[in-house]
Amino acid sequence: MSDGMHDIYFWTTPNGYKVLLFTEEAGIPYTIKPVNIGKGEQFSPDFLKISPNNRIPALVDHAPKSGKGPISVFESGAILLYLAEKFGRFIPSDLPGRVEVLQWLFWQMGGLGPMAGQNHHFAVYAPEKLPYAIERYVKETNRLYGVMNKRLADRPFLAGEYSIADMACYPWVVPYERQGQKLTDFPNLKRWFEAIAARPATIRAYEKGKALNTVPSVSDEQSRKILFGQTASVVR
Ligand SMILES: N[C@@H](CCC(=O)N[C@@H](CS)C(=O)NCC(=O)O)C(=O)O
Repeated sequence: MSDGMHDIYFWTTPNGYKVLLFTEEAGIPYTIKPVNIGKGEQFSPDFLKISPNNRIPALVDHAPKSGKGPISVFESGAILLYLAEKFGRFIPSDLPGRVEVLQWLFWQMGGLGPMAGQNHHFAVYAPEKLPYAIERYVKETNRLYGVMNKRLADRPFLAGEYSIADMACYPWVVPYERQGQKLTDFPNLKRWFEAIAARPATIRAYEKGKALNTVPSVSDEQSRKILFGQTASVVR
């Protein structure tokens, strides 16, 4: 759907897909604003005003509940929480239920995402293959998969019902092979992964991404230079 109410600054990466999982699942109107991070579009002054960390995703809500707007939000966890609260979906309204979701949402933001990201970096992108670094992040990813697998032993989703915590984690499990992991080692996680992959909203979200771009963000020397080795100069 596209009516200019919610602009989603997006690229086809795990952090980008988190937001499309929500918008597709909730059926809310949104417009994708592509930000090709392999080409350096994340450094444009207009984008930095919305996302000072020069990262996708970001959201601009032209119709906030307050009636005053627009509101812009960066960081995928903040965006998921903002949308969940605005629409009253995918997070319970009672405090114990909310805390269940929030702890797994923050676990993804501080653990699974950054660690799997370092795993990709050292195992796939680094020009030098450093065994110590690769082993550290492959093992840490393995531990984090184990944490999810144990949590999912007695509930269908991380916080019980399907929630923004699952939307945050799922796109980071999609590249499990590249992270040196086997889902067959984690039967509960595998069941969770397959259940989310089969949701019509998930299928639509990934189809929309593929329609926009199928080239990996790190695809050539130019994109490597843009994405790796950034210093404070990129946000000046
Ligand atoms: N903690 C951020 C991470 C966002 C992030 O790392 N985005 C990457 C794509 S997955 C990006 O925009 N990279 C652009 C760059 O490195 O310049 C979030 O959860 O939103």
